[in-house]
Amino acid sequence: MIKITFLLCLITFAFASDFTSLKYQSQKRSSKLNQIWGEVTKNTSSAKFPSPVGLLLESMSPTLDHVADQLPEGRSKKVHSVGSVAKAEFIAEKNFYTGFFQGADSLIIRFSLAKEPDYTHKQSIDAHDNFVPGIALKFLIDGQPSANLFAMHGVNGVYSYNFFDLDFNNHIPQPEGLQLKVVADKFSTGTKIVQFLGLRKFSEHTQDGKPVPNPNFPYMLTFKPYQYVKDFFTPDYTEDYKEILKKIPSGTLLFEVYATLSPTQTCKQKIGDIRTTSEITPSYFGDTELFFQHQDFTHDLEVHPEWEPYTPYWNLIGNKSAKQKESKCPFSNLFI
Ligand SMILES: *[C@@H]1O[C@H](CO)[C@@H](O)[C@H](O)[C@H]1NC(C)=O
Ligand SMILES: CC(=O)N[C@H]1CO[C@H](CO)[C@@H](O)[C@@H]1O
Repeated sequence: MIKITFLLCLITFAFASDFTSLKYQSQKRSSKLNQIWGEVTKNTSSAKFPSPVGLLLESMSPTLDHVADQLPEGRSKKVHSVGSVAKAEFIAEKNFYTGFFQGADSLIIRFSLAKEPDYTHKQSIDAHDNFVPGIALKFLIDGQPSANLFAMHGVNGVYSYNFFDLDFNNHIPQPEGLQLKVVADKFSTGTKIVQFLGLRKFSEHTQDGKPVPNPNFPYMLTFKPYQYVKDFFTPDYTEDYKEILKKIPSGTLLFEVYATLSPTQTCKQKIGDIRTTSEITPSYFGDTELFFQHQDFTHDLEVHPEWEPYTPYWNLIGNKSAKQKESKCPFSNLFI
């Protein structure tokens, strides 16, 4: 009897900070958020950038198939390896999408660069193909695995060291530059759609875990940084972006969120705002353990096969050219 109790204790202990198990997934979002945040803030120093060569040596499929908030055992982040993490909420405005899109109070956002930046050249122009910002967002759901997304401007970044210079989209243009093409090539061994990330999973449950009978999700999301958030930065390099992010207080409205309905109705409708509910901190756990699953756009195409002709497929010599999106806007209060 004592032995069994001991064994049970051991098992419970083994699951105590495991962000993969069913026991973890079945908890309330607030509890999962607190556990993740506890790990995030345990060690607020950053990990080191790994050698990008490592990416080529490992299988891509766990990035797509691993359903958890923690990296699979023995894996590390080969791109977006170093970053800062915050808790946040999505404050919805009136819209007809479901699940997350109607509001979410338990989000984790991570701010990172796709690759190690070279800060020896400090002028804004030197940021191109060097300083490549991206965000990842995790939507925690009661009793269900989280939904995750990544958004960037383009994988080659911008002509500015301002992390918030340009909008972030979960669809990205074709990567340029050999190094990033190699990443896309590698990625394409997991999915042929490397430029788009799916949103379907965001629509299927409300944050309190209720399944949505008729899920409705947009084609694309755009995160538009507020001007006063941009103003924390300058176009030229002054200090590492993670130091600047530390100055943004908890409770700051960071982004306006816009939805694009479809590839043939590409005007953007504002559907809400993202506001931080904590400081934005570097994190060793964030760099080494926190996992954001890539949601395969193929699942979105199952619901919307009419989007397929507009979808770029990556292959080793480039991309299969996709149909150009059409920029029709039915209402003048929306922008393209
Ligand atoms: C925090 O992480 C760094 C690695 O970035 C490591 O060198 C340091 O020992 C860690 N500190 C603690 C208290 O674990
Ligand atoms: C290398 C390559 O084939 N690039 C093409 C990818 O698709 C776009 C249009 O979707 C073309 O403009 C590129 O030339």
